[in-house]
Amino acid sequence: MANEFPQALTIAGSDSDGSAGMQADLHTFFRRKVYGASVLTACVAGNSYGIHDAVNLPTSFIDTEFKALADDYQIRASKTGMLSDSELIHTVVKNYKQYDFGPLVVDPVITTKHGNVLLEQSAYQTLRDELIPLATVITPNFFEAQKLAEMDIDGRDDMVTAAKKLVSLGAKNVVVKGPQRQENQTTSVDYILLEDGEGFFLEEPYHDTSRVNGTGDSLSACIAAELAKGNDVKSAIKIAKSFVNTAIENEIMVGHKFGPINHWAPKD
Ligand code: PXL
Repeated sequence: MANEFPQALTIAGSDSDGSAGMQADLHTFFRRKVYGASVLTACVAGNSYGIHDAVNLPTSFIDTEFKALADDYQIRASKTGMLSDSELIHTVVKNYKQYDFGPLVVDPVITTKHGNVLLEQSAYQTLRDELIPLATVITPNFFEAQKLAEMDIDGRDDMVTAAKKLVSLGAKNVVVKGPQRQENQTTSVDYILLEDGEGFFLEEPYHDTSRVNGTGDSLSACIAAELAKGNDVKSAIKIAKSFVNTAIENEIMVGHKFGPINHWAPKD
């Protein structure tokens, strides 16, 4: 009975201001009532104005983090966040294949919303070839979807085409996020393509706010949390979209510029 309580794992970087990365993931796990374990890959020094510095953890230490968890915990679902470069991606892929850490949600973190690069250019191919084929769900933002699908996305038909391309790279289920901060935007639209071929758009009211740090991290973490509790992929994605939207709608004032979303706002 040692491991009865649902446990989820975030494999991600730390963000010193707590708004994104591993901190956003752990806030989300907590709010969705799953126990959160963490494999730290990198550390980012930053605040609501942007990123000042970043360092990667040694891969031997990352191996030990994985082993320590595998020896004791029963991880029921995992998610990846910032993986910085090819070496870190190789390390995470090797470890994930070695242990049974449940379905994997891949948030293909490439840049922040404000243009800070979190994945080296040379690592795109490794992300495509090695990590994406392991993804139970992949959750690229608008920019990442264009990059990974190698196409411009202009409108809903292109979102569908991009999702199909991501499936052809090996991801089982895909969430392609629509553009944000468009002129006169009233809704936030994502396209979902599921493993069984079902595709649909998910739409929520758009909230024009600069307090959206950690949105993508929290969406993918919420999907992982729901999978860890035994929910199916479709309901996990729907719960996550609504969770994040409520967290954006109810601003908290933290930091001067691009602040965090509000993990307290969504209902249990
Ligand atoms: O939200 C993307 C992200 C992921 N991981 C870390 C980050 C950020 C954005 O700042 O710092 C560690």
